[in-house]
Amino acid sequence: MSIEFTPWPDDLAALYRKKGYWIGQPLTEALERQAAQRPEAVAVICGDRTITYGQLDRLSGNLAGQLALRGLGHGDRAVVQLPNIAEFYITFFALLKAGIAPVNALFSHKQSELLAYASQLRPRLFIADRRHSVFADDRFLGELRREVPELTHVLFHGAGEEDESLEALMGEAPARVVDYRPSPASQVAFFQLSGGSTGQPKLIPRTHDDYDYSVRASVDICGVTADTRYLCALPAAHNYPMSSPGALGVFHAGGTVVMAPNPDPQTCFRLIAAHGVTMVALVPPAVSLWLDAAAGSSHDLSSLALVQVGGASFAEALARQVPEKLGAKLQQVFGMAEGLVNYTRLDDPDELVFTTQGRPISPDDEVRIVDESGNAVPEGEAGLLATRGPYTFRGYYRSPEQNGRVFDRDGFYYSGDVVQRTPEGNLRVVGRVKDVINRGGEKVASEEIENLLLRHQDVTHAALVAVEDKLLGEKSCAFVVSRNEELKAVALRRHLMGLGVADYKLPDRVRFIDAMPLTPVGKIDKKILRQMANELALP
Ligand code: J2J
Repeated sequence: MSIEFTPWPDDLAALYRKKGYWIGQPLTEALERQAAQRPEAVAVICGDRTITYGQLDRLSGNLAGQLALRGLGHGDRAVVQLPNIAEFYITFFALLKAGIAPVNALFSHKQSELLAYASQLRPRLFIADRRHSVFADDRFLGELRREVPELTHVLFHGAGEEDESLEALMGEAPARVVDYRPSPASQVAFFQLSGGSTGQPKLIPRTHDDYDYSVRASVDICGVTADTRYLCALPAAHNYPMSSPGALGVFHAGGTVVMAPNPDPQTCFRLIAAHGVTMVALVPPAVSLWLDAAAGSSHDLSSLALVQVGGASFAEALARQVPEKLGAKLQQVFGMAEGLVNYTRLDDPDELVFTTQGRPISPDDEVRIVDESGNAVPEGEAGLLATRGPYTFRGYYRSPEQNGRVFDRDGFYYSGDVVQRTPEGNLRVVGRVKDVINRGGEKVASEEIENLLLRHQDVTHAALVAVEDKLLGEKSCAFVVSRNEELKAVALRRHLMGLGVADYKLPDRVRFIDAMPLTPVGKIDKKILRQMANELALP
C-alpha cells in the first residue's frame, strides 16, 4: 500500500530520471553504504556519546525490525517529536527502513500543532519525548487517542514505567527475523512541515527520489566531505538543517553531525572548539548573537570554515561582518520545505554572497518571476516567485483547496515570496505577499493564530501582523476587537497557551482597538494595521 501524493507529470518525471536526478535510491542508502564501508567512522556526536555509522545502522535496523514485527509498514504514517538528540536520526532512518512515513514535528510544537498533524495524517504510530511539557501527564495522549482511533502504538524517549520505551526497541533486534524494506523511491518517504499561511498547518509529501536528489546536489554545492563536522544547532526536524545539505548531506558524504541543543553562542562555541566543527547552518538572529559574542570569546573557532545563513532576510551589513568576525566563509541559503533551495556558491564573488540569496540547486529548477496575473515581469524587476522542478512538491497532503490557490495550471508553485534576479542569475528576496510572520526563521501563519484568538468568548475580530524587530527581523502584533472592555493581553496569552500553541506563535504584542480598518472591499486592512503596529512600536 502506498501513500497518496500529487505526482509529477510523466514527461517531467522521465526527464528527471534521464538527467540522473532521480536515481531510484531510498534515503536510507547513504547510511547503509557508509555503515558497510566505514562502520567505525563517527556519524553523530551527542553530548558525551559518539555514534558510529555501524551503530546508527544497527540501532535503526533494530527499531525498524521491532516496528515491522508489530505489523507496521508500507502505507503507515507516524507523528514524531524528538529534540536535537541522536535518537532523532536513529528513529528517522528506522521508520524509512520499514517504509513508515513520519512527519517530524518541531520540539517547540505543542498540543495544537501535534493534533493538527495527527488529524491529517491519521498515524498508527506516535513517538515523543516524555520530558516534553505536553507529556508531563497523560491528558493529551488521551485526547490524541480519542481524536485518532487509528493510533495503536506510542513509543517514548525517556519512557516512564508504564510506557513502551523507544530506546528499548532500538537496543534489541526482534526475536525472530522479520522482513522490512523502504517504500519504493518514487513514493512518499516522509512529510515535511510547511511554514504555512493557512489556518491549519499543511503537510508536504516528499519522495525518496526528489529529496535524495536535493541532498546529493547540496553536498556537491556546499563541498561536504567525510571530513565535514557539521553543527546541528537549528531544530533537527526543519528542512534546512536536515537537507540543505544538513545532516542527511553529511551522512551522504560520511562526515560527522555534532548536535547542539540550540544556537546559543556560548554552547555552540564550546562545541565548535571541542569537536573541530567545520560548518554550521544558522538563521539571521543567531548570527547576530554569534557576531557579538565572537569578539570576547576565548574558544578556538579556527576550525569553522563555512557559515550558512538562511530562513529569513539577512541584512547586508551583517553579512559583510561574517568572514572577519567568525573567520569563516559565508553562504546564503534561501529555501523552503516545499522544495526549491537556492545557495550562493562557494566561488561566487563576495559582492554576490553579501547581497543575494543565491541561485537554485538544479539546472532544471524552473523559476518564473511574475506579476499578480502570472505574466513575467521585465528582467531584473521584482515579482512573485513561481517554481517547479525535480525536488519541488506538486501538492500539499489532502488539501485540494489550498493546492488550487498556490499552483498554476503548469504546476508552478507560488511560494508567496517577492524576488528579483540579478544579471548573474542570483535571486534576492525583497518581500512577501503571503500572510506569514517570519520571526527570525520561525514562521507564524497569521490565520492560524487569528482563529485561535477568535475562540476566546470576548474576541469579535482578530488580526495578526508583523512588526519590525531589531534582532528577529519581525515580531508579531495582534490587533483585537473585544466585546469586553476589561479583557487584558495576559488573559489572551493565557487563552492561547491553554489551547496548546507553540510559544513562538504567541503574539509578542496585543493592541485592543474599537474597530478593524477595512479595505474598500471590506477585508481587514493589514497594511494599515502594519503601519499602526510599527508606529506604536517606536520608542
Ligand atoms: C529571506 N527569506 C527566506 C532567505 C527562507 C533552507 C533554508 C531555509 C529554509 C526555510 C529551508 C530565506 N531570505 N534566505 O527549508 O531548506 C523564507 C521565505 C520562504 C520561507 C520558507 C531550507 N530563506 N526564507 O526557511 O519552509 O519566505 O524553509 O518561502 O521554513 O522562508 O520557510 P521554510
